[in-house]
Amino acid sequence: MPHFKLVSFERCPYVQRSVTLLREKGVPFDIEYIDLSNKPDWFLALSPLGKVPVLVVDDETVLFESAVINEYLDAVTEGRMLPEDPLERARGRAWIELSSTFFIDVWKMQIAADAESLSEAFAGARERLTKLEEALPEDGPYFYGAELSLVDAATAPGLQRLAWMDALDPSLDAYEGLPRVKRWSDALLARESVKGSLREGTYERFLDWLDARESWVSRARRAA
Ligand SMILES: N[C@@H](CCC(=O)N[C@@H](CS)C(=O)NCC(=O)O)C(=O)O
Repeated sequence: MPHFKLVSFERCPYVQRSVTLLREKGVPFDIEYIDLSNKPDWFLALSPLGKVPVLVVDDETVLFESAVINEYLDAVTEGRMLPEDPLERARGRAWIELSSTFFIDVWKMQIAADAESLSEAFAGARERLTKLEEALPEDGPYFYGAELSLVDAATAPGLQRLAWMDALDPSLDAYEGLPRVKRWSDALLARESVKGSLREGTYERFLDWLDARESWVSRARRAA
């Protein structure tokens, strides 16, 4: 088994995709956290886009882009988390791409400075969730049914942040009319691999960060 090292930023949902996968498969790895507001030179030299995650394989080869990293990790570790059938695989990849757009929606919800921006960002998230509701199987709870897949690992961090936002502002009622998405989210957020994909204290520091940004959801929470 090669040696894996992830370069991360503690609140980054894209890195969580890979941490979830590695934890799910019980594969050892190292992780180094950096400050994205003060990127170290060694990181800028490694990362072609200046973004995390970066996966360093055997101290030698650098991979970037979380979906690509996860496909590689899945291929070189035991068990397959995408179906063999090319059409089903491609369908999974397409929904992983959609989940990246969903991450941006939820990010915009977090940084919204007023009620209008929050509601605009939330409308985008709901659009994505409505499409996911239609794509999820009847028997669930995961994207392909009973087994966890790369689509699930890729979407979980976005669903986790949506759950945070929904708890901070219950008036959002984020899952209204979306029973499959709710079941999916509950199943994912209960998994050890997903729970352990953030280091301890990240949620508390996330709340501090929202406060410092004076985001709308944070102001609403303090006013309540
Ligand atoms: N498409 C990339 C997105 C990664 C990404 O946007 N990472 C953010 C942190 S969550 C980042 O490194 N941003 C640094 C910057 O934009 O300067 C992936 O899937 O890996």
